[in-house]
Amino acid sequence: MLAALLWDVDGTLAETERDGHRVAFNEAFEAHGLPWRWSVERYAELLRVTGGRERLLHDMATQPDAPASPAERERLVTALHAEKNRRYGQIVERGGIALRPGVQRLMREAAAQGVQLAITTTTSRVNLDALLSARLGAAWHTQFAAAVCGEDAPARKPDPQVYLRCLDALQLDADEVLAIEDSPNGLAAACAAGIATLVTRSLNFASHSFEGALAVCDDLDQPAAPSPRLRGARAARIDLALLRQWHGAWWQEPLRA
Ligand code: XBP
Ligand code: MG
Repeated sequence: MLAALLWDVDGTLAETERDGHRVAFNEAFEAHGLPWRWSVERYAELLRVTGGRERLLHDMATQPDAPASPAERERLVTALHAEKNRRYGQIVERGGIALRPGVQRLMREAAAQGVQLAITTTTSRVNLDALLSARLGAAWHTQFAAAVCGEDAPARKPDPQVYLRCLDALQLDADEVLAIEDSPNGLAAACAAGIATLVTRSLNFASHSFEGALAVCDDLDQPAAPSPRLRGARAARIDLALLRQWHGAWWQEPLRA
């Protein structure tokens, strides 16, 4: 039985990357007097590395003017990441990032029907708090049974740690929840935790095929294609009744193997 929806944040709740984190990283480079700037195209490549700190460290390896010593790099990354998060908070507060279509509708449906909501994200807690305070109000956390962030799960997606920690917090088994993700690393993390996963493709992964997903859509208000394993019809949009149906079929005994 479906007991909880586990929401990824970046790319899933909102398109935070291109016009949020990317812009904030570039502002942080500028504030530190660094010539580095991440274009839309370069940032799309860098999204293969999950976690802002990890992304910065990865990119520094390609920058000839980055500090040579590992300790100095770590110090610079810490300072840049803090500055980036501060600026991301400002972008979000100015109303720069909206929730994606259908997100609040599905959250309300779940809450009304006793299905718990939880957060499973690689992002820092400060970024989650900024986004959800701006979009759902300061008491946003009362709507969620658990919120597992980057600080709680240092092994980044595609490692399943964030999902396993969330299952622990909710005291639920993998077959009682459904994850909602937007990226290949997110899908891989949820699948590695044994969780059926709906993919709402985000800007940076619009043409990815997402094999292994329960279903794939372009946003929650758009038509969705269920996995061939479900042998179901394409749906006009995602709602809770449909997710319950697909989730039940996913875990039917004959399909398990
Ligand atoms: C999200 C991320 C995050 C954000 C920035 O991955 O990789 O790192 O880009 O957040 P996912 P921080 O959506 O798969 O969880 O800078 O706070 O890490
Ligand atoms: Mg994501």
